[in-house]
Amino acid sequence: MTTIDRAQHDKLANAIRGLAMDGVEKAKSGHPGLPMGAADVATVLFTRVMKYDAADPRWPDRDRFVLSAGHGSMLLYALLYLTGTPGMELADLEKFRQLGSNTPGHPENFETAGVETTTGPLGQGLATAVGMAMAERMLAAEFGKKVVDHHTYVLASDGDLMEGISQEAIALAGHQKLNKLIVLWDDNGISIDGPLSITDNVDQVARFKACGWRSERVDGHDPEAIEAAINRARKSNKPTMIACKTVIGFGAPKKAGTSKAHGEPLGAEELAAAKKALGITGGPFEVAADTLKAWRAAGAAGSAAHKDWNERFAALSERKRGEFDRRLAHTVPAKLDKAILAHKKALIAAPQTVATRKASEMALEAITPIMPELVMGSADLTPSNNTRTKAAEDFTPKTPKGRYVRYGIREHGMAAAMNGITLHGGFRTGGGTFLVFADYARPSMRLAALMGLPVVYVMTHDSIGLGEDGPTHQPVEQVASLRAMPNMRVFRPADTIETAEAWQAALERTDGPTVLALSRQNLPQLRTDATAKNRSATGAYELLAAEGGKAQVSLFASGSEVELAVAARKLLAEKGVRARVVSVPSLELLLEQDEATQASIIGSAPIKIAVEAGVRFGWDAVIGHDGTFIGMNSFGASGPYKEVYKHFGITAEAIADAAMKKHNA
Ligand SMILES: Cc1ncc(C[n+]2csc(CCOP(=O)(O)OP(=O)(O)O)c2C)c(N)n1
Repeated sequence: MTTIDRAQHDKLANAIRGLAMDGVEKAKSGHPGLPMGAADVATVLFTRVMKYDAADPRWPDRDRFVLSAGHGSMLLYALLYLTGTPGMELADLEKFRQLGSNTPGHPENFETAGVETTTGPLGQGLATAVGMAMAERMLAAEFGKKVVDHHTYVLASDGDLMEGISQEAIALAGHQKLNKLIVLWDDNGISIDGPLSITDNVDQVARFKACGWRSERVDGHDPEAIEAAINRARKSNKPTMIACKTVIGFGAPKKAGTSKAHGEPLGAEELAAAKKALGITGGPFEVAADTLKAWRAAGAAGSAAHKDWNERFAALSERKRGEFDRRLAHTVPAKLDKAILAHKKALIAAPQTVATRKASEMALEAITPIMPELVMGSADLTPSNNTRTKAAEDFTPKTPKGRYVRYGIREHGMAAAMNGITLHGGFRTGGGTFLVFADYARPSMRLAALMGLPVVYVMTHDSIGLGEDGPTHQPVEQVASLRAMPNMRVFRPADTIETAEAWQAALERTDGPTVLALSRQNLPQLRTDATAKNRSATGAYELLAAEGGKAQVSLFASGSEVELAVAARKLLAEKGVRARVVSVPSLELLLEQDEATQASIIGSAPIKIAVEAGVRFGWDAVIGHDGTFIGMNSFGASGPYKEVYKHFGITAEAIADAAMKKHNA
């Protein structure tokens, strides 16, 4: 138990409150209410409970703290400053929410050392933390508790728990019995529109219990009660939710307990009155010397544990240490190139006509034996997504070394957990669903792109080519919309070889996520070459040159439509028209190449036609606004896929006809 008495605790917590009030006031925007209300909970965590060393916020065995309610960012920045995290000075707090500062409106892990994950979209932090706790368990099972043994703490708000993603996240965590995940709910009963009673009356404690959690209620302003509850949680064999009853804007005489404290500066008068009520003296951003000293001592308290850890880590074999470091850096094994090349050569020797989802499974069979860090999974579509290799073992509470996650029908929870697994470190991860349900996962995918996390989405049934399931399941706009997302890379490979190359590119990437859009229907193997070079890595390449002279037509296509372009080229040749085929597995990667490379791939044939069983959006950059696009401009239809393609005019004949029309014009 602690040696911090109540008076001392109050001083520590009030330092957070003071800084949060001042930061928001100076910025003239922000959210003072949550930091003021949750200051006691955060103080208990950072001064009594958590294992961390402020001097090294990247220490692999630190406890994780996730501020899921990212709007309360001043709480986190105040904590980083008070504990003495390098790079967070008073001057940074004074620049809260200013351009170029490391104290942005919502916490951004890529801007600020000590921020574990980017939060702001409510619910994401909580769901990401589930992945962190999964990764902790997996890594501990592999490297041992001597070097991996930490907790994941989440501070969540009402909004976090109201968002739909929270249900997916807590159900998954409860099922997996993630007992080192501890959620502290800032139960203040207030959101933006007013008291929660106008929108919600869920019994959250009961809800968590129903999902397999331990849960209990405490007074969120009673440090002893909070500490005791956390200590009980740490002994549990289930994840725990502690409902901490708090007052939003605690200390502000007029605004406390109201939505007025949620998201705007208190105003000079109310701020002064709050400081007076809390006994905070001194000017703006001033922390009493003895209080700061106590905070700094708390920030340094974990240095002994860190040192002990260093010794335990040093005692591991050199091989294990090297592997641990490699894994944390997300570097792919040196053997990956060779494995992919051998796989491609085997395919050339024995060409395969298979769906690219099957080709992905074949690539995974080649990759997983050399990448023990690869955690695959699916949102209940394993037999459709082909994400599970033969030797894979499920990750369950009893088999923590398992590398296959059964996410259940929880696309959003899966995508967020994948972010958490990646952020935790030690693992690369891929998860599957139908491409059309990318929309169910999108907010987490967007955060992966923003954070630059190299996760892989295996999204199968990538067009009307899925056939009978019809327009609810046929993605039409998803590929274009995912391409539109900054830092998201989309591959839509045409055959087995391109699928292997897309996997290679996705894994070699360490600065952002990749979508693999894969077909349900079988596709012929079009590539006849297999060199070490990854031809898909430039986004596009000439698959077939024009025969007999300069190309009169350039046919650009991705995925399943490359086959159609190849057939159209033949039809055109029969009519004496020379066409080349450019395979475009990744349109946005093509458009990232330098101009000369783009020009050489796009070529100068007077007739440009793009073929993709999706919307035109984005293709004008290749074919021009006067180019011909053969694809979709409506939702799809249910039927056998070949008939559906015919119905929508996406056929080799239609491509050849369109080319002839222009040729003869
Ligand atoms: C997904 C999402 N929807 C909406 C918002 C906008 N927003 C920010 S805070 C908030 C609600 C705040 O209520 P609560 O979670 O109780 O936080 P508190 O009032 O306690 O600070 C909303 C709707 C958001 N950040 N994320």
